[in-house]
Amino acid sequence: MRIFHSETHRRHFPQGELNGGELVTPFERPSRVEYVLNRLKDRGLTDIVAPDAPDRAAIAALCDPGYLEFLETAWDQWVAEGFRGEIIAASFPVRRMQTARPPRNIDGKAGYYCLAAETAITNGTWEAALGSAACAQSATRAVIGGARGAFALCRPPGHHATADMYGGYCFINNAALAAEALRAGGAGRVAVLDIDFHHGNGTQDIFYARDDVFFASLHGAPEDAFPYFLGYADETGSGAGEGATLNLPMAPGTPYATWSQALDTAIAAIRAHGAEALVVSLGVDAYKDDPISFFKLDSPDFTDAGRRIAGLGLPTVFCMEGGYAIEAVGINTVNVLEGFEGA
Ligand code: FKS
Ligand code: ZN
Repeated sequence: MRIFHSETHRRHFPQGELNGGELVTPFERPSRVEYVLNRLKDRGLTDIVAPDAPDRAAIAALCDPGYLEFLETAWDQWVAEGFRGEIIAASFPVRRMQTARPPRNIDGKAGYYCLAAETAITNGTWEAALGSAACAQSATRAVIGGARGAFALCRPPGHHATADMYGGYCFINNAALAAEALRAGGAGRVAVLDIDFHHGNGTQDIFYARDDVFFASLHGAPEDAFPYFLGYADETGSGAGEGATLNLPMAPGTPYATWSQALDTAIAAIRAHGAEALVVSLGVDAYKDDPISFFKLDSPDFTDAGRRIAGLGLPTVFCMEGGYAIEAVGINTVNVLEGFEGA
């Protein structure tokens, strides 16, 4: 399987993540990609190429124009206004406040376009997000061109990003770009299967009212896990999209025996929906030793999960999302791909 990887990801490397009231080295760090690349090479998956230039029109079609302008200019405006640290949003338009009036002030604007304060924007964040999106776009092009599968080694990740908000380490929703491109490429119905530990709130939000893109997510229950405010089982879609969202939240300590049943449920629903192509939001933070998650999957379980996903028999774009047990991220990610390929 061809793998798309952009060196540009390195330009996004914040020094701080707000965690438990401290600024810590972000869990989502550049070395994650190195571990995946090394493991890919160890396992003989060496068809690793740089993506084409990002398709800006497709990104503009997915996202709010004010949001994209903010992402592109935020750092310069932040520096021009005299701030010296990284951009960390601190004020948000929450209950009973104005949610349709982006402020002029950059500190206010950051809060307006942000959904969680752990994620910093730095010089280079925009370029990295574009490079990540380009990986998803090129991988999708490979699949439209006839490949059975392709892997976009996206960093930064994307599934928490909505059309107009960043957070949870995400800026542009790569999986949503892939799903839209598959639709434009001729698939009548597409499914996004999100196996990252965290709920893909951004992807769900983007497709919530649509029936042409099915969204299924396996994740830590919102009562207990980020992003906390979406991902309940009773969120099933709205309007024409009623029934095209499937949330499978699970409790702390969930083992593979339970998780794999949820995976089979999601797979059956994707089949029933009549999807002709698949996007997998491939996070490996369901791993037992992940430092910020609470499921109990072991490394061989990821191979089995890849095998089950392959059972759908659909052309599949894998987009990298989370996974923070640094050494195991490479093993677990490549296990999914090998399981899919039948290795
Ligand atoms: C420690 C708590 C961090 C944010 C968790 C974000 C998870 C991101 C992810 C992605 F795939 F997007 F990378 N809370 N400060 O793993 O879902
Ligand atoms: Zn995650």
